[in-house]
Amino acid sequence: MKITSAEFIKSAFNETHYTDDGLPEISFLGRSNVGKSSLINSLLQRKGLARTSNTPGRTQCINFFEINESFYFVDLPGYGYAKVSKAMRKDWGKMAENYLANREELVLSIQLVDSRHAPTELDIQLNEWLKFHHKNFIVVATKADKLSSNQLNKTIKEIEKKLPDSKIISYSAVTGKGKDALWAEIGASLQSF
Ligand SMILES: Nc1nc2c(ncn2[C@@H]2O[C@H](COP(=O)(O)OP(=O)(O)O)[C@@H](O)[C@H]2O)c(=O)[nH]1
Ligand SMILES: [Mg+2]
Repeated sequence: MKITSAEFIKSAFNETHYTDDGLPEISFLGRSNVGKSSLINSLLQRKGLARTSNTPGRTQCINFFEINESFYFVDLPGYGYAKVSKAMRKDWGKMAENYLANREELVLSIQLVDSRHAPTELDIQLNEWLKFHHKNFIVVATKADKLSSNQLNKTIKEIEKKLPDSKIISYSAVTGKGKDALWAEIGASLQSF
């Protein structure tokens, strides 16, 4: 996909703040620090668009980015950050689940997991939730450059076991591995809208 424009539009703290022009949306989901901002920046070839940071768990809102004036990337807050309070974790659930469950413009959800670790309990729960609700989704295993190809094969098998019936793409924001494959999935979902 040729990116002609990519623009941060707004942060939403509840559904009254969502965009309302009816363009299709691709959402990004994963635990804090999994590489979500890096993935978005890498897909869009915009270094600082989605904020990359070493301080996980900060963004507790839904961020909308408009791409090519024709669709949105929707960055959902990272989950599973141990240091946030219980109340905040509940807020995450409410906000993200409400978006995922009800958003008619949503055509594809991208669930990020760290390729270096087995999926967490929260990763598994989210994956089961997406399947139970018949959502169109894909799993992206991030930071693939940190593993040898042997290690990567092994860890992908582990992810397949914990997140069954999921299409998995391994990705590196550093090398660009997986980028064409992921854009192909995004393009196909946008066409179905
Ligand atoms: N080597 C490597 N590091 C990555 C990759 N993606 C993210 N990171 C690093 O992982 C950390 C968290 O990334 P970030 O995008 O902020 O994660 P987020 O909290 O999910 O948005 C940062 O230090 C990134 O530089 C990747 O593909 N390869
Ligand atoms: Mg981030």
